[in-house]
Amino acid sequence: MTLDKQTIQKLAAYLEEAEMHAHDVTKITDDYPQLDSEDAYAIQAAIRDIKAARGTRVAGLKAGLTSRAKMKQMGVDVPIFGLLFDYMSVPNGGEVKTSELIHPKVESEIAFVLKKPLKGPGCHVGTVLAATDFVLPAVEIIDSRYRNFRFDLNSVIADNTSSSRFVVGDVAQNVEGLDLRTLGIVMEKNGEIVAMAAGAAVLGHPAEALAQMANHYGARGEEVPAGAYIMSGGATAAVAVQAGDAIHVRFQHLGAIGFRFV
Ligand code: 0L1
Ligand code: MG
Repeated sequence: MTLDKQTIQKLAAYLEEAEMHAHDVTKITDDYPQLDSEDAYAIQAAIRDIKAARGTRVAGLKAGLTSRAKMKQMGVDVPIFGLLFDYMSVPNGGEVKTSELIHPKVESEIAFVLKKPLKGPGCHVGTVLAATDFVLPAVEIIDSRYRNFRFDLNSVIADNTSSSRFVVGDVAQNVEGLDLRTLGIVMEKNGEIVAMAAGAAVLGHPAEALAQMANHYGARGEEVPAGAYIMSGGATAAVAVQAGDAIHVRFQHLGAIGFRFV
Protein backbone atom coordinates (compact mmCIF):
# COMPACT_ATOMS: atom_id res chain seq x y z
CA MET A 1 0.00 0.00 0.00
CA THR A 2 1.28 3.45 -0.80
CA LEU A 3 -1.74 5.64 0.01
CA ASP A 4 -3.10 6.76 3.36
CA LYS A 5 -6.73 6.26 4.41
CA GLN A 6 -7.72 9.83 3.62
CA THR A 7 -6.42 9.60 0.04
CA ILE A 8 -8.18 6.25 -0.47
CA GLN A 9 -11.46 7.88 0.67
CA LYS A 10 -10.92 10.91 -1.55
CA LEU A 11 -10.26 8.80 -4.66
CA ALA A 12 -13.23 6.53 -3.91
CA ALA A 13 -15.51 9.58 -3.64
CA TYR A 14 -14.06 10.99 -6.91
CA LEU A 15 -14.82 7.78 -8.84
CA GLU A 16 -18.17 7.11 -7.18
CA GLU A 17 -19.36 10.63 -7.92
CA ALA A 18 -18.31 10.23 -11.56
CA GLU A 19 -20.31 7.00 -11.77
CA MET A 20 -23.46 8.38 -10.13
CA HIS A 21 -23.45 11.56 -12.23
CA ALA A 22 -22.34 9.83 -15.44
CA HIS A 23 -19.40 12.06 -16.22
CA ASP A 24 -15.90 10.99 -17.16
CA VAL A 25 -12.74 11.80 -15.21
CA THR A 26 -8.98 11.58 -15.68
CA LYS A 27 -7.40 8.37 -14.49
CA ILE A 28 -6.26 8.42 -10.89
CA THR A 29 -2.71 7.22 -11.60
CA ASP A 30 -2.08 10.54 -13.40
CA ASP A 31 -1.96 12.11 -9.92
CA TYR A 32 -0.89 9.03 -7.96
CA PRO A 33 1.50 7.09 -10.23
CA GLN A 34 2.81 5.05 -7.30
CA LEU A 35 -0.65 3.64 -6.51
CA ASP A 36 -0.41 -0.18 -6.32
CA SER A 37 -2.99 -2.95 -6.67
CA GLU A 38 -3.63 -3.09 -2.89
CA ASP A 39 -4.42 0.64 -2.95
CA ALA A 40 -6.67 0.03 -5.94
CA TYR A 41 -8.67 -2.73 -4.22
CA ALA A 42 -8.87 -0.55 -1.08
CA ILE A 43 -10.40 2.26 -3.20
CA GLN A 44 -12.87 -0.25 -4.66
CA ALA A 45 -13.82 -1.36 -1.12
CA ALA A 46 -14.22 2.28 -0.08
CA ILE A 47 -16.63 2.78 -3.02
CA ARG A 48 -18.62 -0.20 -1.68
CA ASP A 49 -18.73 1.46 1.76
CA ILE A 50 -19.93 4.81 0.32
CA LYS A 51 -22.76 2.97 -1.41
CA ALA A 52 -23.54 0.81 1.66
CA ALA A 53 -23.99 3.96 3.75
CA ARG A 54 -26.74 4.91 1.25
CA GLY A 55 -28.42 1.51 1.58
CA THR A 56 -27.00 0.03 -1.62
CA ARG A 57 -26.21 -3.66 -1.37
CA VAL A 58 -23.71 -5.90 -3.16
CA ALA A 59 -25.66 -8.12 -5.58
CA GLY A 60 -22.79 -10.18 -6.91
CA LEU A 61 -19.13 -10.44 -7.83
CA LYS A 62 -17.39 -10.29 -11.17
CA ALA A 63 -14.15 -11.19 -12.83
CA GLY A 64 -12.82 -8.88 -15.52
CA LEU A 65 -10.02 -8.92 -18.07
CA THR A 66 -10.51 -12.67 -18.41
CA SER A 67 -9.95 -12.96 -22.15
CA ARG A 68 -6.46 -13.33 -23.57
CA ALA A 69 -7.06 -10.34 -25.85
CA LYS A 70 -7.92 -7.98 -22.95
CA MET A 71 -5.09 -9.36 -20.80
CA LYS A 72 -2.57 -8.81 -23.57
CA GLN A 73 -3.86 -5.28 -24.09
CA MET A 74 -3.31 -4.53 -20.37
CA GLY A 75 -0.07 -6.53 -20.09
CA VAL A 76 -1.39 -8.84 -17.34
CA ASP A 77 -1.82 -12.57 -16.89
CA VAL A 78 -4.34 -12.60 -14.04
CA PRO A 79 -7.90 -11.31 -14.09
CA ILE A 80 -9.21 -8.49 -11.91
CA PHE A 81 -12.21 -8.61 -9.59
CA GLY A 82 -15.08 -6.23 -8.95
CA LEU A 83 -18.47 -5.81 -7.33
CA LEU A 84 -22.00 -5.74 -8.73
CA PHE A 85 -24.53 -3.60 -6.86
CA ASP A 86 -28.31 -4.02 -6.56
CA TYR A 87 -29.21 -1.02 -8.78
CA MET A 88 -27.05 -2.41 -11.62
CA SER A 89 -29.43 -5.31 -12.33
CA VAL A 90 -31.57 -4.88 -15.46
CA PRO A 91 -34.32 -7.44 -16.18
CA ASN A 92 -34.08 -9.64 -19.25
CA GLY A 93 -36.23 -7.89 -21.86
CA GLY A 94 -35.75 -4.55 -20.11
CA GLU A 95 -34.21 -1.19 -20.91
CA VAL A 96 -30.93 0.48 -20.00
CA LYS A 97 -31.00 4.28 -19.69
CA THR A 98 -27.96 5.66 -21.52
CA SER A 99 -28.43 9.02 -19.76
CA GLU A 100 -27.19 7.26 -16.59
CA LEU A 101 -24.03 6.00 -18.31
CA ILE A 102 -20.95 7.55 -19.95
CA HIS A 103 -19.85 5.33 -22.85
CA PRO A 104 -21.31 1.86 -22.33
CA LYS A 105 -20.14 -1.38 -23.94
CA VAL A 106 -21.72 -4.83 -23.75
CA GLU A 107 -20.06 -8.21 -23.33
CA SER A 108 -21.55 -11.69 -22.98
CA GLU A 109 -20.67 -13.86 -20.03
CA ILE A 110 -21.47 -17.08 -18.20
CA ALA A 111 -22.60 -16.52 -14.61
CA PHE A 112 -22.40 -18.94 -11.70
CA VAL A 113 -24.43 -19.30 -8.51
CA LEU A 114 -22.66 -21.21 -5.76
CA LYS A 115 -24.18 -23.74 -3.38
CA LYS A 116 -21.00 -23.91 -1.26
CA PRO A 117 -18.47 -21.22 -0.37
CA LEU A 118 -15.15 -21.10 -2.22
CA LYS A 119 -12.08 -20.50 -0.12
CA GLY A 120 -8.63 -20.16 -1.65
CA PRO A 121 -5.78 -20.77 -1.92
CA GLY A 122 -5.76 -23.91 -4.02
CA CYS A 123 -9.10 -23.51 -5.82
CA HIS A 124 -9.22 -24.87 -9.37
CA VAL A 125 -11.84 -25.66 -12.01
CA GLY A 126 -12.83 -28.88 -10.19
CA THR A 127 -13.35 -27.12 -6.84
CA VAL A 128 -15.50 -24.50 -8.54
CA LEU A 129 -17.68 -27.00 -10.43
CA ALA A 130 -18.21 -29.00 -7.22
CA ALA A 131 -19.35 -25.81 -5.44
CA THR A 132 -21.62 -24.60 -8.28
CA ASP A 133 -25.38 -24.77 -7.87
CA PHE A 134 -26.16 -23.68 -11.44
CA VAL A 135 -24.97 -21.48 -14.28
CA LEU A 136 -26.93 -18.75 -16.07
CA PRO A 137 -26.43 -16.68 -19.20
CA ALA A 138 -25.53 -13.05 -18.56
CA VAL A 139 -24.61 -9.82 -20.30
CA GLU A 140 -22.48 -7.19 -18.60
CA ILE A 141 -22.67 -3.51 -19.50
CA ILE A 142 -19.29 -2.02 -18.66
CA ASP A 143 -18.78 1.73 -18.47
CA SER A 144 -15.37 3.00 -17.48
CA ARG A 145 -15.49 6.29 -15.64
CA TYR A 146 -12.21 7.22 -17.31
CA ARG A 147 -12.09 9.52 -20.30
CA ASN A 148 -12.16 7.64 -23.62
CA PHE A 149 -12.12 4.29 -21.77
CA ARG A 150 -8.36 4.79 -21.26
CA PHE A 151 -6.83 3.46 -18.08
CA ASP A 152 -4.09 1.30 -16.60
CA LEU A 153 -4.62 -1.78 -14.49
CA ASN A 154 -4.68 -0.17 -11.05
CA SER A 155 -6.93 2.67 -12.20
CA VAL A 156 -9.53 0.23 -13.53
CA ILE A 157 -9.42 -1.97 -10.40
CA ALA A 158 -10.10 1.15 -8.31
CA ASP A 159 -12.95 2.07 -10.67
CA ASN A 160 -14.69 -1.16 -9.64
CA THR A 161 -13.56 -2.82 -12.90
CA SER A 162 -15.92 -0.61 -14.96
CA SER A 163 -19.02 -2.31 -13.42
CA SER A 164 -22.16 -0.57 -14.53
CA ARG A 165 -25.18 -2.77 -15.33
CA PHE A 166 -25.86 -6.47 -15.86
CA VAL A 167 -28.66 -8.58 -17.29
CA VAL A 168 -29.24 -12.15 -16.15
CA GLY A 169 -31.02 -14.67 -18.38
CA ASP A 170 -33.85 -16.94 -17.31
CA VAL A 171 -32.44 -20.42 -17.99
CA ALA A 172 -30.51 -21.95 -15.09
CA GLN A 173 -28.62 -25.17 -15.82
CA ASN A 174 -26.81 -27.63 -13.64
CA VAL A 175 -23.17 -27.94 -14.75
CA GLU A 176 -23.28 -31.73 -14.81
CA GLY A 177 -23.11 -32.82 -18.44
CA LEU A 178 -22.56 -29.26 -19.64
CA ASP A 179 -19.19 -28.51 -21.24
CA LEU A 180 -18.75 -24.80 -20.48
CA ARG A 181 -15.63 -24.64 -22.69
CA THR A 182 -17.51 -25.43 -25.87
CA LEU A 183 -20.73 -23.57 -24.99
CA GLY A 184 -21.35 -21.22 -27.91
CA ILE A 185 -22.46 -17.58 -27.64
CA VAL A 186 -23.71 -15.37 -30.47
CA MET A 187 -24.25 -11.67 -29.78
CA GLU A 188 -26.33 -9.44 -32.07
CA LYS A 189 -26.71 -5.68 -32.09
CA ASN A 190 -29.72 -4.40 -34.03
CA GLY A 191 -30.13 -7.79 -35.71
CA GLU A 192 -26.52 -8.09 -36.89
CA ILE A 193 -24.01 -10.50 -35.41
CA VAL A 194 -21.29 -8.43 -33.72
CA ALA A 195 -19.46 -11.04 -31.64
CA MET A 196 -19.22 -14.82 -31.26
CA ALA A 197 -17.41 -16.90 -28.69
CA ALA A 198 -17.15 -20.22 -26.87
CA GLY A 199 -16.84 -20.41 -23.09
CA ALA A 200 -13.15 -21.36 -23.41
CA ALA A 201 -12.45 -17.73 -24.37
CA VAL A 202 -12.55 -17.09 -20.62
CA LEU A 203 -9.21 -18.37 -19.30
CA GLY A 204 -9.68 -21.72 -21.06
CA HIS A 205 -12.74 -22.48 -18.86
CA PRO A 206 -15.13 -19.96 -17.22
CA ALA A 207 -14.81 -21.78 -13.88
CA GLU A 208 -11.11 -20.87 -13.89
CA ALA A 209 -12.11 -17.22 -13.39
CA LEU A 210 -13.96 -18.17 -10.18
CA ALA A 211 -11.03 -20.28 -9.02
CA GLN A 212 -8.71 -17.31 -9.43
CA MET A 213 -11.27 -15.07 -7.71
CA ALA A 214 -11.47 -17.45 -4.72
CA ASN A 215 -7.66 -17.56 -4.55
CA HIS A 216 -7.53 -13.76 -4.70
CA TYR A 217 -10.03 -13.38 -1.82
CA GLY A 218 -8.40 -16.29 0.04
CA ALA A 219 -5.07 -14.46 0.03
CA ARG A 220 -6.90 -11.67 1.90
CA GLY A 221 -8.52 -14.04 4.41
CA GLU A 222 -11.93 -13.82 2.70
CA GLU A 223 -14.10 -16.37 0.94
CA VAL A 224 -16.61 -16.30 -1.90
CA PRO A 225 -19.86 -17.11 -0.08
CA ALA A 226 -22.45 -19.77 -0.87
CA GLY A 227 -25.35 -18.29 -2.83
CA ALA A 228 -23.14 -15.67 -4.47
CA TYR A 229 -23.97 -14.64 -8.04
CA ILE A 230 -20.70 -14.39 -9.97
CA MET A 231 -19.99 -13.24 -13.51
CA SER A 232 -16.98 -15.03 -14.95
CA GLY A 233 -15.88 -12.36 -17.44
CA GLY A 234 -16.50 -11.41 -21.05
CA ALA A 235 -16.33 -14.36 -23.44
CA THR A 236 -17.13 -12.08 -26.38
CA ALA A 237 -15.44 -8.80 -27.16
CA ALA A 238 -16.98 -5.68 -25.60
CA VAL A 239 -19.13 -3.86 -28.15
CA ALA A 240 -19.92 -0.12 -27.89
CA VAL A 241 -23.61 0.80 -27.75
CA GLN A 242 -25.79 3.90 -27.75
CA ALA A 243 -29.43 4.86 -27.24
CA GLY A 244 -31.65 3.03 -29.72
CA ASP A 245 -29.52 -0.12 -29.88
CA ALA A 246 -31.12 -3.52 -29.28
CA ILE A 247 -28.96 -6.36 -27.97
CA HIS A 248 -29.85 -10.01 -28.40
CA VAL A 249 -27.54 -12.79 -27.24
CA ARG A 250 -28.10 -16.52 -27.82
CA PHE A 251 -26.36 -18.97 -25.50
CA GLN A 252 -26.13 -22.66 -26.40
CA HIS A 253 -28.12 -24.66 -23.78
CA LEU A 254 -28.88 -21.47 -21.78
CA GLY A 255 -31.50 -19.60 -23.77
CA ALA A 256 -31.27 -15.97 -24.80
CA ILE A 257 -31.02 -12.46 -23.40
CA GLY A 258 -32.48 -9.37 -25.03
CA PHE A 259 -32.69 -5.73 -23.96
CA ARG A 260 -32.58 -2.19 -25.34
CA PHE A 261 -30.66 0.98 -24.75
CA VAL A 262 -32.92 4.03 -24.46
O1 0L1 B 1 -15.60 -6.86 -17.14
C1 0L1 B 1 -14.52 -6.57 -17.69
O2 0L1 B 1 -13.80 -7.40 -18.27
C2 0L1 B 1 -14.08 -5.14 -17.63
C3 0L1 B 1 -12.82 -5.02 -16.87
C4 0L1 B 1 -12.30 -3.64 -16.98
C5 0L1 B 1 -11.70 -3.31 -18.30
C6 0L1 B 1 -12.68 -2.67 -19.20
O3 0L1 B 1 -13.42 -1.78 -18.77
O4 0L1 B 1 -12.65 -3.03 -20.38
MG1 MG C 1 -17.23 -8.30 -17.79
